[in-house]
Amino acid sequence: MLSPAWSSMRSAVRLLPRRTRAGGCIWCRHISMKTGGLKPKTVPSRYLGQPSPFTHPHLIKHGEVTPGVTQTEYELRRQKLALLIEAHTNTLGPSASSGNHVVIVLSHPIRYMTNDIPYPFHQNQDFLYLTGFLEPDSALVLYGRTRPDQAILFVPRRDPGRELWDGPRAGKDGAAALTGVERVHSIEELGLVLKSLKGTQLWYDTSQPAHSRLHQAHVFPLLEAGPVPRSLRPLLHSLRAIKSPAEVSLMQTAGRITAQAFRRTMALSQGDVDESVLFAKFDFENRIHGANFLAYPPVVAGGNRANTLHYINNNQIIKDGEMVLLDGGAEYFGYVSDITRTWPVNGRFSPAQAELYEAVLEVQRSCLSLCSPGVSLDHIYSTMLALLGRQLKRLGVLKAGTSDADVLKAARRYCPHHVGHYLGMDVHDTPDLSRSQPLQPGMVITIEPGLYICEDNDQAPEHFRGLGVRIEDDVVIREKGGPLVLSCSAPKTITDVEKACGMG
Ligand SMILES: [Mn+2]
Repeated sequence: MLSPAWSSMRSAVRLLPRRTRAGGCIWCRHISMKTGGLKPKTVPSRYLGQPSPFTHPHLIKHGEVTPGVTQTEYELRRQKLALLIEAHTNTLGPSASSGNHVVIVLSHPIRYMTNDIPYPFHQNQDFLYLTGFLEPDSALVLYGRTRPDQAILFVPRRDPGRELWDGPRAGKDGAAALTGVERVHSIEELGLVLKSLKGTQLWYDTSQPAHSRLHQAHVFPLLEAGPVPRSLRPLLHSLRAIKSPAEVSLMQTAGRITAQAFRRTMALSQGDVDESVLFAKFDFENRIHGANFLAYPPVVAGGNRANTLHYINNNQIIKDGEMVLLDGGAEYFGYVSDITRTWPVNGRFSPAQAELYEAVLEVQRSCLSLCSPGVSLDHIYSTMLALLGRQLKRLGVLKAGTSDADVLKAARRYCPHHVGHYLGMDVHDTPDLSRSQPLQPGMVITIEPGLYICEDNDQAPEHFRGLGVRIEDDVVIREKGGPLVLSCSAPKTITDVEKACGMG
């Protein structure tokens, strides 16, 4: 999916220094944490509100809260956040560091499509990142004197009447055993417990609360009476930005599933095909190979519609001889892919299509080779603009004598979006993190240059009009060995794309 170039201009945080004042590296695995004392309780054998090792042994192993992510990893995330808060507070001076820290993270509520018909539930990723708990109407509170390293989880009460309709709930015992958080309360007690903690420093995001009812009932009274809360999101997102090996592995699976879906969808294409057919095929192939659902409404744009950047109507006939641009991704147990390919539906690139495609591919390859620690997304973006400008000249879209400044201006016009964005639990992951920030090992980004030439553009050579090409891969930044491309099995060269189209 695309992200506008201008959002990089907004004020955004930078990652905090890697060393805390208390000493020790906050990312380091060897730091002494309370995870050693974690005594896993036995998970009840009954159905909970989410897969458990008992009810879904094909998905989830003992010791895991969600597939692939253990209780220890969730505990480590909470501890890292506590240390980050402590380090951040220390930089603000002694008055800020005295007193009780209280962190509040709310789950999402159930959202409704119409009166009492719910949408499929999607958890608040910040809450999910810290707990692994997948039920609505829940909350996490972290508290402590110098750092908030004690956790309390609030969950919906067992309620046979509601569970008859909505399905089983974990309840307090189920939630404790599954997540490893020892102290669990019913959600009704949230306000009362918060009051009793006497927090002098609140960490809570007041703008757009994740759950407006819980916010109003339990958090708002606290805000009225107490000090101004500090925003949690920048710190939490700086943690979320660096993926652990378990997270990379989940994203690798998401990438592999989606790449496979691209191959199968290419094989189905033919002249005069409905966008909705390719959409359905792509959706089906993702799900049948293990994706929970698509990560976002995909763009399936035939012909000139590829020039509408967020086209999601997907209901027009793609004519023989036209290309389709498909931008889609899957969500796999909380982690997503985001891949774009453009191909001719009849399986053969025309000379003009091939020329434009090769131009974008060359730029995409150069941008991929820049994906290493220390380089920023904004730096790759400015390189992309320069390279696209050069291609536009070579293609004859721009005159040979065009000045450098005008070439850059034109590149921005022919590619109005940024080169990429952070990727993880969200498609546009950790948006609070600046794109001018140097990339670090463990970060995952997209690289997605494109060229879009509208059919009514009378400046461009006629044979390019109505063509739009974007090529997008998902990339893990690594210390050594170059970038790891998660979407590498989606056909990309002209030869591979034409071969995949001929497999139907
Ligand atoms: Mn994208």
